[in-house]
Amino acid sequence: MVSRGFRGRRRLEGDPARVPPGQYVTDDFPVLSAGPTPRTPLESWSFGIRGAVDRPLSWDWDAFRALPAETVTVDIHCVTKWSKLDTSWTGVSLDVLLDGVETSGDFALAFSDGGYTTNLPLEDLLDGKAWVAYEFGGEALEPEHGGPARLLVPHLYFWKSAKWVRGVELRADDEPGFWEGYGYHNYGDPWKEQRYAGD
Ligand SMILES: Nc1nc2c(c(=O)[nH]1)N[C@H]1C(S)=C(S)[C@@H](COP(=O)(O)O)O[C@H]1N2
Ligand SMILES: [Mo]
Repeated sequence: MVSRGFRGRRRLEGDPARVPPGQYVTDDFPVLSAGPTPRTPLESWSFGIRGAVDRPLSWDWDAFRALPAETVTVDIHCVTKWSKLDTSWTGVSLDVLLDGVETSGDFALAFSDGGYTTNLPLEDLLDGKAWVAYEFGGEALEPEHGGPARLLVPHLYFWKSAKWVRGVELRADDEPGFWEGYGYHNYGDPWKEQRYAGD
């Protein structure tokens, strides 16, 4: 017999289809920042595509906010082992931002206010896998969580989701970002538990 309470109390912690190995589920939204929270006024904010491109692109805040946006519900996984399920974000797909860009590079380096960087293959930003998000749960993204806008790459560990992101540099060579340079895995697939270099 299945007791009445059983179906209502979902044991997501134990659902291997939702939770990558070594992770636990939390309802909290921890703040993990390697430095102080930058406060860039929207008047001086821009998002740019630069590097190995036919021509650099840049949007100021108003132009960025006029781009087509989407709202997505995704699970996020931090390398410190918390996962948060069904998080809702609104932002601009990298497919929109990179539409029509011609590049000779296969790699991307996201850069942020405050100097944070993170690297990933260009293809991991494409085909509906990455966004520059400016709302969380229907509200403006809080500065501590990366507002006004952050990268969102939910299929990789959350350190790849650069807070306060200001642009993406496309490159022929793969330049390690901030945490990747301190021994974290270069790619960071949570389903393969790629936490540290060598995993
Ligand atoms: N600019 C910047 N982005 C960052 C970080 C950071 O220190 N600086 N920390 C990363 C790490 S390790 C994680 S787990 C998430 C944390 O996001 P949160 O503070 O919104 O939970 O942001 C990532 N993006
Ligand atoms: Mo993290």
